[in-house]
Amino acid sequence: MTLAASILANDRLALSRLLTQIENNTQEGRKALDMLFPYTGRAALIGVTGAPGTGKSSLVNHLARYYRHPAEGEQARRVAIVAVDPSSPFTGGAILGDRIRMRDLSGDPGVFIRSMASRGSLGGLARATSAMTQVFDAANYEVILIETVGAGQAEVDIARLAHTTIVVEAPGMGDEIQAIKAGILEIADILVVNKADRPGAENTERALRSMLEIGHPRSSRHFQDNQGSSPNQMLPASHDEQEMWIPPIQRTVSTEGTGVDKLAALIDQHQEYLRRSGGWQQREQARLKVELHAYLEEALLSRWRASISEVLYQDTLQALFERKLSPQEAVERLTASI
Ligand SMILES: Nc1nc2c(ncn2[C@@H]2O[C@H](COP(=O)(O)OP(=O)(O)OP(=O)(O)O)[C@@H](O)[C@H]2O)c(=O)[nH]1
Ligand SMILES: [Mg+2]
Repeated sequence: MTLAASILANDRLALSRLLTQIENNTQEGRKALDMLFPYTGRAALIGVTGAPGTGKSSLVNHLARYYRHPAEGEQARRVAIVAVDPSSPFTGGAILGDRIRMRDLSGDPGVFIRSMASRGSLGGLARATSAMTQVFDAANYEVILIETVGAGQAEVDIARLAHTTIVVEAPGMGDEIQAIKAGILEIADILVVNKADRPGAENTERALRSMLEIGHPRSSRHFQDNQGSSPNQMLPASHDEQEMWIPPIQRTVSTEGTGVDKLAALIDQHQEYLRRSGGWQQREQARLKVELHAYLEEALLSRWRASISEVLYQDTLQALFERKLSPQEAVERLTASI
């Protein structure tokens, strides 16, 4: 049986093996991915991001547990967790910590947890993360939770992967200001104020809310109109995704799991909203297009590099350094033979 076929047959060992192949970007891994691709496009991808230590892993852990043991009348869902650590390899300790915290989920065949340390470029990380989610998707994991630390380009890239992006804040970390600076709020579909058991949670929530009102000027009306009503009703039936979904704010205590059921409900509402509005398909298509272009760039660049003489390349580079050619002119010269 091929690796891909084993994965479709729900073989966990094959799944681990393929994830390693993908991390190492091997030929065998790429081949298996190609074979699995037709089976993708079903999973709900949920990104969980935020500053270090805000409680993302604890929250992901509880969310996973919730999906496995949901409220009465709801079906359990298979869950995969990808913990991405784009920072230096020295933070390996944090990942180890995550493993320990998530131990109570292990042993459940409906849960698969994978930590991925940074390797090579950010682009490589985004590629590997995307590939891993495709494998989980094909392997019939219905919910894929992707945890990323920080507020950099990697988070934005990974948010682009997810259908729903949750930004986690915690009181007293001064994150609020940082969050705007990094533009992380712009990627949030749902905001979580975790560690709501700590003093200052109210302040954090208030700061986020006023930021949302700046970012979504139309939102203040919605906030007033919808006190107490279900978030579903606050979404008018328009087509423009940007106009409709105002990121809700949910408080949680992820050490205890408080608020996690409400968060899960908000995630479902966001995903229903995406499907209703066509946003789901839009996001899927945007993601596939970005991915296509990334591969295209890589392929064309290496093909071009192989086709051009090193002498011409070095010569042109020198001319650029000496400002005899502008970067654009250099490109013209280097691509003239294409
Ligand atoms: N008081 C309190 N502590 C919490 C809560 N959630 C998480 N913590 C604690 O905060 C610390 C960090 O939690 P993690 O879940 O590892 O946070 P993280 O955001 O995944 O951390 P990194 O992955 O290292 O960025 C741990 O000691 C948790 O026990 C909470 O709701 N209340
Ligand atoms: Mg973590």
